[in-house]
Amino acid sequence: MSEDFIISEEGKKLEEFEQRIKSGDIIEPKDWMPERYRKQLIRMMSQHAHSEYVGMLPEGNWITRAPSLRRKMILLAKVQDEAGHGLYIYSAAETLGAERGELYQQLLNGTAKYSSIFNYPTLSWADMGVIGWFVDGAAIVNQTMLAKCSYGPYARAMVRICKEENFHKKQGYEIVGTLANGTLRQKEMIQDAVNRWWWQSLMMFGPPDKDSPNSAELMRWKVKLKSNDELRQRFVDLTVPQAEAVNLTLPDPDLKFDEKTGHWDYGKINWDEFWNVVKGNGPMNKERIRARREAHENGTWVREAAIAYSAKHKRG
Ligand code: BYC
Repeated sequence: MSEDFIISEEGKKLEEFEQRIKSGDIIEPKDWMPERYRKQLIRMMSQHAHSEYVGMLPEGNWITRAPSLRRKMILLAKVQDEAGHGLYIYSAAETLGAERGELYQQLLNGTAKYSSIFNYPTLSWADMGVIGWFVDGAAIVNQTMLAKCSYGPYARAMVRICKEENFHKKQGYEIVGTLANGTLRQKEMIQDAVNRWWWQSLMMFGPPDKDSPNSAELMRWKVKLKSNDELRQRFVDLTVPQAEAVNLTLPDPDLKFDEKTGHWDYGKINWDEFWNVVKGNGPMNKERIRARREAHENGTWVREAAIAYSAKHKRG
């Protein structure tokens, strides 16, 4: 077969693929897809799955110190849900031919990213409220769009995850409301948590569109349906009235409603801080990776036992 023939066959397949995307078709694992689409999805989905696993740590830190049995049960369930989310997304990434063990190694050896937000410490119980409200709230805004993305297994995983994230956000906002209506000390505690998490939550949506190298391609292939800045704006618009409802202030003197656009304008995000954290120099980066490595090593015997059990049953 001549090289020209192979190239024109590939070109035809690519054209058909782009046409399918344009007409709103959902791409399934066995369908033809460009290698670049597969690679981009594996990158994004594995980083998303890693974020869920690392994201268990900041809240896991407060399970033993929850202020009541009810709060402890809810927090335990939430952290367990995050493990489940990681599992769904790793499984969805496997449908693209990725190997879960390899993806996980990339997290452990620092070659894969995970969300910047989880590299900050959880200093008080109020952080549990604000993480649910802001971090899960931001995740819902981002993932509601991903639930309509062009890759079937990722989109379907997102539908279920978004339902659980809604519960997470509500439990967080309930903690926030309780503390905001509590004693003076409780009010100070929750305001302090809001001040520490606000800007970092805005950074979760990724760099500004003009500095986002992956966005154009991902939007053309309908993996991303809205840009980083569009989603960030939606989160701000949704959250400002929620803060007002519980009498908390967001730490941004430039927040102002623009009557013309119908959106809340916000101040400058410190992108130097963001990139510094993404590069591994945030307050908790080293501790997060250390904790994940330790958990992986401690789980060696479980993986070995599962492999031995499966081999025994294959032998019959
Ligand atoms: N942190 O070209 P861009 C949760 C990287 S967990 C770190 O805009 P893209 C939860 C980006 O990877 C939810 N890195 O990228 C869990 C890229 O580097 P590479 C987590 C970031 O992919 C437990 C570079 O910057 N959600 O909800 O077009 C408890 C340039 O960026 C970040 C997801 O993972 C960041 N924040 O857009 C509670 C959602 N932002 O890979 C809650 C799925 C960007 O080229 N992911 N970078 O080396 C996405 O939607 C997109 O990947 C992003 C970035 C919007 C995050």
